[in-house]
Amino acid sequence: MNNSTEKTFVIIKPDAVEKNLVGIILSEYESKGLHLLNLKMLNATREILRQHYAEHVEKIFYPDLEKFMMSGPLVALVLEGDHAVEKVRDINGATNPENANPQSIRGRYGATTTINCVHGSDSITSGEREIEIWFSNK
Ligand code: IDP
Ligand code: MG
Repeated sequence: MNNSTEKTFVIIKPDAVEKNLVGIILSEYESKGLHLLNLKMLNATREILRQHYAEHVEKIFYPDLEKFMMSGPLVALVLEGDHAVEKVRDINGATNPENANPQSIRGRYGATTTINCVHGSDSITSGEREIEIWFSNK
């Protein structure tokens, strides 16, 4: 552990699970030096998604996002590593796959701005909040 070791929270979204991309996506993070600390597959509930996406609940796209995130099982993970938050966001690519680096996960496999394979926390604080939501076993 050094000063830039961080934890971040990732979701492999239902579209990626459906397309058999879980292994490829995990390899992408692990091969770039991120270490897997926790992982589970689950079907998201309305309640957990409203907590996770609190900043987006009132947005016009939220109903479609919720429907998509409940369309099948997803995989939630905690990763740790040097600058993990930024590293994961780089590996994931821009929200809209059309704008994403073609080498990124969203650039390679994302379908639309909603159906975009992965989530990664946008800060260390968001990561802590999200890990608490998804892994606290309340
Ligand atoms: P991020 O996942 O790249 O951090 P956010 O803006 O936090 O992007 O949005 C969360 C998720 O909500 C996105 O990954 C995507 O699935 C969905 N989303 C965001 N913006 C839009 C939009 O303008 N239209 C449709 N879906 C969106
Ligand atoms: Mg976000």
